[in-house]
Amino acid sequence: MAIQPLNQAQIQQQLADIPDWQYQDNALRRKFSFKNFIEAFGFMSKVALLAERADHHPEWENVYNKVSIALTTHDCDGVSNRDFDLAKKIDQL
Ligand code: H2B
Repeated sequence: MAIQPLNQAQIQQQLADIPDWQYQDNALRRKFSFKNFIEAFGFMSKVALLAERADHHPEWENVYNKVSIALTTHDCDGVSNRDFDLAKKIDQL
C-alpha cells in the first residue's frame, strides 16, 4: 500500500513525542550543534546507517560543527510516520 501523508492534526499530535523538532515547510526539522566537524560527521555517519536501514533518507546540511536535518517523505509528498520514526531514532543517538 502506498505511504499516506499525515494530516495537520496528526502531525501536531505526534510532534509532542519529539519536542526538539519543528514542523515547517512540509518537513520535520531539527538543528544539531557539535564540538567540531569530526563530531558532526560522526553523528551524520550514524544517521546514515539508520536511514539506510529504514530506507528513509534525510535532507540535510552540514557546516563545520552544525548539522541541519529535514525529514519529509518524497513518495507521498508530505510528512508520514516514516519521518516521525526516523526522528525518534535520531533523537536516541
Ligand atoms: N527517503 C525519503 N525521505 N522519502 C522517501 O520517500 C524515500 C526515501 N523513499 N528513501 C525511498 C528511499 C524510496 O525511494 C526507495 C525506492 O524505497
